[in-house]
Amino acid sequence: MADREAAKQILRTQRIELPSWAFGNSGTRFKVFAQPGVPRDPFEKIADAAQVHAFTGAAPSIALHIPWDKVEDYGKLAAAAADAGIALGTINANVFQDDDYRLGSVTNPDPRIRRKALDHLLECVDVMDQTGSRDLKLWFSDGTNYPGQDSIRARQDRLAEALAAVYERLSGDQRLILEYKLFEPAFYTMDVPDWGTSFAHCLQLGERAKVCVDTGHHAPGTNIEFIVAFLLRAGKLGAFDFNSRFYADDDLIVGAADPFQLFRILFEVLVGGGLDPDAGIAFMLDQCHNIEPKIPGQIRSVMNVQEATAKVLLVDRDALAEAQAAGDVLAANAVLMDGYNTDVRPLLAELREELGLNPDPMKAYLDSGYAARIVAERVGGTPAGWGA
Ligand code: LRH
Ligand code: MN
Repeated sequence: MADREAAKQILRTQRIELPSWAFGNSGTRFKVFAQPGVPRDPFEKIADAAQVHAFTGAAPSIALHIPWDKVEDYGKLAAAAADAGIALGTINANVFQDDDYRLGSVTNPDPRIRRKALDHLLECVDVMDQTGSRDLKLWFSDGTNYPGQDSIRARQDRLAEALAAVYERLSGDQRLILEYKLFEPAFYTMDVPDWGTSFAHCLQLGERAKVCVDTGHHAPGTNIEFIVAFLLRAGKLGAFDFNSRFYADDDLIVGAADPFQLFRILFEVLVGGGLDPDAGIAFMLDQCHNIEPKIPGQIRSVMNVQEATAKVLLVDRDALAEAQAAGDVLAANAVLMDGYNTDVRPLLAELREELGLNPDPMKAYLDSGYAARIVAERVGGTPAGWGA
């Protein structure tokens, strides 16, 4: 039988990184619904992220997106985060919102535009030097919309050249995390469309280059946990962008659309040694709370990851190994489903009390009055958003 205390021990080490952009206004091409009390600058985003950590105890860092979170003094921003009890995490580059990047950024046929995009990526490493961040996450919107529009091979050559230049610039424990996405905003080819393409580029680059699995970036029906198991075995899984989706890159709350998929993914993380704090896997959320309140949305997301993690930790691994070795298909599946069907909420409430936290983070936040306070205080200025 799985050991509850052992499970709690690992749950105490769980660290989920929050995306700064989840606290700003977001939406679709149809509408971005503005919400009252939304942050107007990275300092207010940090204050909101700190609320999520204060009530969950499991979200001690915030990922930044440049230029959305550009500031004069990143040292001052890091100090503000520390004062709020969190740290600055992954730095996300942005070469997907400039007219020059219509035909691509680092893969653009025009060398002047490729240089401009590379300069931004290198600027992001400068930011990492100031924030002390370990990871630079690169997602490229680069791709084509029509067959023949550009040479698929030449674009890969250009991409590899830019990645090598960025890799060369990394120092200390810095890493390059390459995120893939099947489609959108390009609809014929994306230059990093799948895990294999990211994996191949990361192998070519070296030890510091790892793959980012965004759970919303696959074709419907993709067995994401297979990809996770494979990348962990190869030592090339660097990070997750957790969210959930019913159809495309919906960026909904992780576990909301398919909690069983999240369970299956985290089970492969567990058996692949990815829950070990020194495994170096960054567990990030990458979501947009288009219609729901932002801070409660992030609290719910952290709780969903904690619940899925607790369930996989309660799987009777010995019984599973025995059934697998015996080729007892139904018994093996039943052992895993027992874990999934375990109500872990009492265990997590107990853990939170042991950590001096309110057993119900959501109720504690809603009762804190913080939501009403930021609506009253944050009047004027420009609410943060994607600035698209
Ligand atoms: C692209 C993506 C990427 C981020 C952006 C906010 O779809 O997942 O991780 O840069 O969302
Ligand atoms: Mn992402």
